[in-house]
Amino acid sequence: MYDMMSRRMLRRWSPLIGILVLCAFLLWQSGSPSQVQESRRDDWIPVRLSKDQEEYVDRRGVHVVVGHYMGDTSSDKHPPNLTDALLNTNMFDPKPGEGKDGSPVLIPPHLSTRMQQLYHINRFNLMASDRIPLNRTLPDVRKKRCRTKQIDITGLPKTSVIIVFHNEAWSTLLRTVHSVINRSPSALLQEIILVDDASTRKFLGADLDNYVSRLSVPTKVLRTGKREGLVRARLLGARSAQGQILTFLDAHCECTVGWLESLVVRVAADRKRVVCPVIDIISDDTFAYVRSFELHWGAFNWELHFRWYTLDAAELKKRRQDMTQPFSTPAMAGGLFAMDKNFFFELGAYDERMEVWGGENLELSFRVWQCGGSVEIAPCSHVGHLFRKSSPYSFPGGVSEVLYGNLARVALVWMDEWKEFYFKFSPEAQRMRDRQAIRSRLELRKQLHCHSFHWYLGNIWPQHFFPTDSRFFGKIKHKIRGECIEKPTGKGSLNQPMGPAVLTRCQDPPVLRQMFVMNLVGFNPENDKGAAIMTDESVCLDVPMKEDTSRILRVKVIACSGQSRQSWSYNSESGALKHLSSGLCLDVPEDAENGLTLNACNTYPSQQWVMESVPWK
Ligand code: LR7
Ligand code: MN
Repeated sequence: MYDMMSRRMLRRWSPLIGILVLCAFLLWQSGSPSQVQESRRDDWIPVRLSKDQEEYVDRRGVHVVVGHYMGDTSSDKHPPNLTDALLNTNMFDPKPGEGKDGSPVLIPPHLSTRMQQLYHINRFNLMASDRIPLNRTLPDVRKKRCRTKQIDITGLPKTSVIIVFHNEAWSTLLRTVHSVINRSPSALLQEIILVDDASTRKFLGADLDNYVSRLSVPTKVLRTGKREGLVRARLLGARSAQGQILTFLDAHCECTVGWLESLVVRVAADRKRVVCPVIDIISDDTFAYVRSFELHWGAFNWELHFRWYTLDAAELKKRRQDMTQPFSTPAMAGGLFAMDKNFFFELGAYDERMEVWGGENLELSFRVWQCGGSVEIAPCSHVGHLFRKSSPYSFPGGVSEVLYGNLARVALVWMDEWKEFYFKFSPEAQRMRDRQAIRSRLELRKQLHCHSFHWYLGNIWPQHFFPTDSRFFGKIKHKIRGECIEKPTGKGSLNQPMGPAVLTRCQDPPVLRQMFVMNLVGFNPENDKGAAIMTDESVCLDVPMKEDTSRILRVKVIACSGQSRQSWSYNSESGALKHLSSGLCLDVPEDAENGLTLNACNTYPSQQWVMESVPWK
């Protein structure tokens, strides 16, 4: 964290370096927007380092700290002195034109020490945020077709916008509110409901009440009284909402022109649709507004962490007819969506036993899909969200207990036999499993006559990479060496693993990074189509072909694409794993550490593999 901060500071010593770094940052972000989420909490492995704080080292080695100096700040020496007086001061100090049109804020070098200190309060550049006016302008980031397509809003129902927060900064919270007011047709806005989830900052009390009482759109502040977590805070807001549609936003968003119309029109046409905007990026460092790729949809990995994936070539081609059409998504990110209010409550609202943060996005996604609704992304609706690298607030009850407790509930209620798969490989969740009271949620599922998780995977997410009864699931072991193929730790775009397929010592008990999935049709060497060999995060064994075939063909792990060069067949008698488009066989070269290769098929032991099943339920 400190390292990162000092690098951040360095940029500002020279404005030129700053601008260069910024350009690189923007390029990087626009090329691969979701990389920003790379170090988000959903990747963390919890490690409790001391009794009053919890730190995480994520899979990529990024060090993140949660709930760090809430409470007794004086005993906390690590971050710069954040006194109560400082935490409770509203430092909002707008400079006209700062952050205009979504441009980045560059802090003058002489303020960088202070900026660094303030960064710790909310885990974003508070000083930058506090310099940007609440009504800053943003570019219209929509596709041209979206801009010209007029949505007739006459007769459309009104929506209540619900924003829950815990110790949010004044400037980010109110910029969210003003962006809603400034860029939504007032005919569609019933009200704005702010739900204060037991914030301790002084300025979020009476000052906030007074401020919102003067806004042009009816805005109220509800207070939970004690810390409830985002689920119960949203429920409080939803229960008091007057609008026919509920629209949820995080407390650090900025809406762009046209965002609301595109959501409301879809919900109005079908009350069982849950509609999400495209989530753009507000930089935690500069507050630049960065447009993100429109055609990402959401799902999750084997550990139930939310993930973005891309529409495949066939789907893209279909969409070329009309890029403005919403597309369905197996899961939503969770914070930003519109939904019919009655449908929300008919469907069981939220699981009230979910605490603080996490899991509710998958729970709602599964429930909506499995119980007769749909979840989609409207590409003409763009809302910016401030992505942070770590969480600024405490997790009462313990981070691990909260997160894995919530995820255990999701699995227990909605995932049928796949819950066993989840618990088998997630000891943290397994530990929370028996503590969950879920009877009323299971009853709800029964009452609503919801589909099975098998149905969900097959129909809503046919590209999924989970094990099924018609799939092999287990290790791919080299017969002679006794080693197993392992997923690389390197990352490609969208944060998916990418790199050469290598052999490592087989782990027992089995570990997810050595587990592969393959449709059993691939076990029939006569089948001329074969099957993909997939693993977690939607990556597959692939062989990028070279023009010059005299060169060595390395086997790589790359995002599954459905292309024929990812098709393999396995012959259980000979042990050969044949790559269908080349007709070559999987082999171990002398320099095996650089990855497996393809070679002309032969009967040598180096081409003999054992597909060793591992029970998953
Ligand atoms: O105890 C709490 N009480 C709260 O009121 C904890 C949080 N909150 C508030 C908080 O102030 C914020 O306004 O709840 C909101 C969401 O919390 P964040 O901003 O810390 O969450 P996030 O943006 O890191 O996480 C995403 O996943 C969460 C899982 O529980 C929620 O669904 C968030 O709404 C969700 N955010 C988004 O979907 C924005 C896009 C992110 C992506 C991808
Ligand atoms: Mn958020």
